[in-house]
Amino acid sequence: MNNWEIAQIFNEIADLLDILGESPYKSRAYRRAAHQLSNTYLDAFQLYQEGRLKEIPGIGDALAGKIEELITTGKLRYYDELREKVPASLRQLLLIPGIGAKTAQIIYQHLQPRDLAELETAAREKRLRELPGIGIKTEEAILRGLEALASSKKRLLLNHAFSIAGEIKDYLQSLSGIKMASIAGSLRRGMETVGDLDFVAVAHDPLTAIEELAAAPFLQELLIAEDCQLSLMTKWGIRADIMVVQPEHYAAALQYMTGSKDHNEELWVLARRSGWEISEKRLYSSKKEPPPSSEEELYSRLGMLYIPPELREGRGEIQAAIKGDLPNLLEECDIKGDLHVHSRWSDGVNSLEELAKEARKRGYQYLAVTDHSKSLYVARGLTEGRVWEQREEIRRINQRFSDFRLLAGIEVEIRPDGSLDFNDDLLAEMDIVIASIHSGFNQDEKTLTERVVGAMQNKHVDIIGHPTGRLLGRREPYSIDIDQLLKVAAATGTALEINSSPDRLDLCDRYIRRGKELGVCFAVNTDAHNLHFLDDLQYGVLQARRGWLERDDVINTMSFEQLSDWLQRS
Ligand code: DGT
Ligand code: CA
Ligand code: CA
Ligand code: ZN
Repeated sequence: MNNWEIAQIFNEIADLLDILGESPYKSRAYRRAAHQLSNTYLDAFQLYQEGRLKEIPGIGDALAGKIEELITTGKLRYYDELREKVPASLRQLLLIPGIGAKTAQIIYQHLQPRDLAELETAAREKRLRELPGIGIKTEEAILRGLEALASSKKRLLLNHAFSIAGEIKDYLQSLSGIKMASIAGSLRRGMETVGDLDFVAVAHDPLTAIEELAAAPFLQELLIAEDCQLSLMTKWGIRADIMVVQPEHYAAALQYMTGSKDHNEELWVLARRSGWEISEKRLYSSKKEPPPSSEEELYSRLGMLYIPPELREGRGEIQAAIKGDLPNLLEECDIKGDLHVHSRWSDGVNSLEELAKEARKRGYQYLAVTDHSKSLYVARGLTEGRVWEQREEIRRINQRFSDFRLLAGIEVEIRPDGSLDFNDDLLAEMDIVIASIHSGFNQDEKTLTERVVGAMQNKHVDIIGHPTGRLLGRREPYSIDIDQLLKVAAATGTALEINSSPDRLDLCDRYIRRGKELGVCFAVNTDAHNLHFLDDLQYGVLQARRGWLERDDVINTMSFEQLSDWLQRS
């Protein structure tokens, strides 16, 4: 049970308490605890083991007891009791984003919809607006909420997917019948979100292993169990497909399950031409040879270089592999420092000193502190005066290191009218300038594009932060002319950010690839507001690889000296 799962249960408890008309203080306490749990880097399980659960703000004796019960038994009696008191179809209504307990209750009383589909029909037929206390606005909000629910249910963010998949993989490997297990599917390819989780497990006796698997603690429902294929719904609400094979078929099965579908189909055409047979189980074999013992061998037998999973999208990688000119992809260890991090000076949680120490511990040569600028009030953006004060502290910290440098940066607002939050004199004094949009998302394409283009034409601006502003599953990219953005970035030598935060991953892989063709340079940054999120870099590197980037396409692979020269380019 991880923080995220506990938080989900606490949020649901809060909703149930509201439905049952219990004191609002009670539900508020659960919501606050859920918020803390999903936003802290402290791991509830570890805290529990160390007897320190109450160090999480908002967690007192009672809630600590509930967390303990969840962690130790996987269940919570209190939660089950509440659920029994509220009908299932009413509980479903609470899943819709933007629907509170009160609205849910009104709908339930008057319509008693059996499921969400029935509710959607009622909303489309404009019957909800007739109910007391529900107007046209709420009806529209419900339709939007249903849509958001459908799309958020569909795909999981990478950080959650990796954490759940890791747990499933560990479990598979703990079974006596299974020798080893690997993650496959879109997760192995590092796609920005995943629809379900795929695994290949090796067993000498696949059928027995599948029987053993039927007792998995995370199994909610067995969907398919035939031959060597197992498909199950997990308690996390995401499906897991597990292919169990004998050792000699492992490489071919892994290749098949990794996909993508487009990549596989292209490959099969080639395979058939060179005399390979592909059985129903999609295993490569020929009459003369045994199955390939590794993916490397599989690709090599088909006459091409090994193709890294991130490239397997049917976007020209097979032709490139045959010609022998696949890119030499960027690796996490190529990154020499992070160029977008927030400190306590604006809306981050760490001091400059903590950030510097952590970055140095990771082996970085530099770290750019880029707090928000003044007009972003919600994030406590810095005024000019505070910028100078912060610089002074950065200077003092830097005196202590000979092998590491904090860069004095700023994430300056591109205001709705296209101007920047600070004048050129101040920007000229900064070591590094990121320009970003955090407001006026609803402007038309021309205005938005001009705002960003204008910022890139300012010679002090080094990087455009999260260039399309999307939040995966929550907010569409703002309307911006991507091709123009990429062309101006190339012409002005402005780097575009690959923001590694798993809910952004902005730019996305397709735009990265197009940018590389146009000669754009990139910065893979975390935008961490907490030093633990410097780990998010791994997701940004995956997207960079999916965009075919090599080390030289990325500015923060440079040494400190090279980067300093780059920053002083005119
Ligand atoms: P997802 O789950 O939507 O994030 O994306 P994938 O790529 O993980 O897709 P999934 O889980 O449906 O299938 C896993 C892999 O299995 C897929 O990448 C390639 C292979 N595969 C599945 N169905 C087919 C198919 O109909 N044809 C071919 N060629 N390969 C398939
Ligand atoms: Ca999948
Ligand atoms: Ca699947
Ligand atoms: Zn930022």
